[in-house]
Amino acid sequence: MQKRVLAIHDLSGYGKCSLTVAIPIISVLSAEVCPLPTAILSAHTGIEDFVIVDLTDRLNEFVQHYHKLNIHFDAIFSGFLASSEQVDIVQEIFSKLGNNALKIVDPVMGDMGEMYSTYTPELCHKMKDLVRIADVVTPNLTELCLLLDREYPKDISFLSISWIYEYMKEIADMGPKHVVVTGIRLQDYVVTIGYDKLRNSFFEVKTPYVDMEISGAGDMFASVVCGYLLQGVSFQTATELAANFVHKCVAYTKGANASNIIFEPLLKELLI
Ligand code: PXL
Repeated sequence: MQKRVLAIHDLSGYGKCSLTVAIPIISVLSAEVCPLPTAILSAHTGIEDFVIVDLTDRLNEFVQHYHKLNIHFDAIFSGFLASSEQVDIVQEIFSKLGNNALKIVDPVMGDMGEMYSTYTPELCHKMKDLVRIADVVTPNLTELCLLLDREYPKDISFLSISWIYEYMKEIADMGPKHVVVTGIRLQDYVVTIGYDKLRNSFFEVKTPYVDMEISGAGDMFASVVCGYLLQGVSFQTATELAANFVHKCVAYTKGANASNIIFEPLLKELLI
């Protein structure tokens, strides 16, 4: 039976992130994607003068329809949310449509120590409620700090990273079985750290650092993890494959001197 994922993210027309990344990646990994857009944007929020249509007021009707159709989802994968009310809606979705579904929460809130422009402190605060009921969470370092109300460290290059391990355990104590923190830059490489709560074990994946700021890499990472987990791949292997794939895409994008992340020519490399 083909696996089915309910993907709850925004649809940004330009800039490659969220659904425009999740749909092709999860599809290549053989699962059916049912997109539930949280908002429609002309371009992602990092691009000046973006236009946003917030779909908060309509989402409940979509959810009622899926509920009525009695659709089974093998995974529910949430990302960018447009309002704090959407946290309540995703919680409702988990309880109404998520029977036996793997719940993956990418707590999209910010990057490089800054909150995204549409995110409010209230929305960030409420994101903790979603994290509590997720199976897998994939924050970057900024989001890890926001979720725990800790200050984002200015430069971690030369510090020990043991505090990140502690923070990850705190997140796991809130609920999730698997926590993975992405994009930890240490000198000339980037580390992704995974934590498996049941085994109480950590692992690290290191990839070379590519000097470029690019949107959508975190969305790509979480989408690859989602697709592989649905194939029955272990959490550690899914994380390793995702980190390596993202690295390849960022390196390719830099080589092509492009401003939006390029992953399309590399999608076939996901087929293992
Ligand atoms: O990549 C995270 C993301 C998702 N969706 C929207 C964004 C961003 C980051 O900027 O703006 C709309």
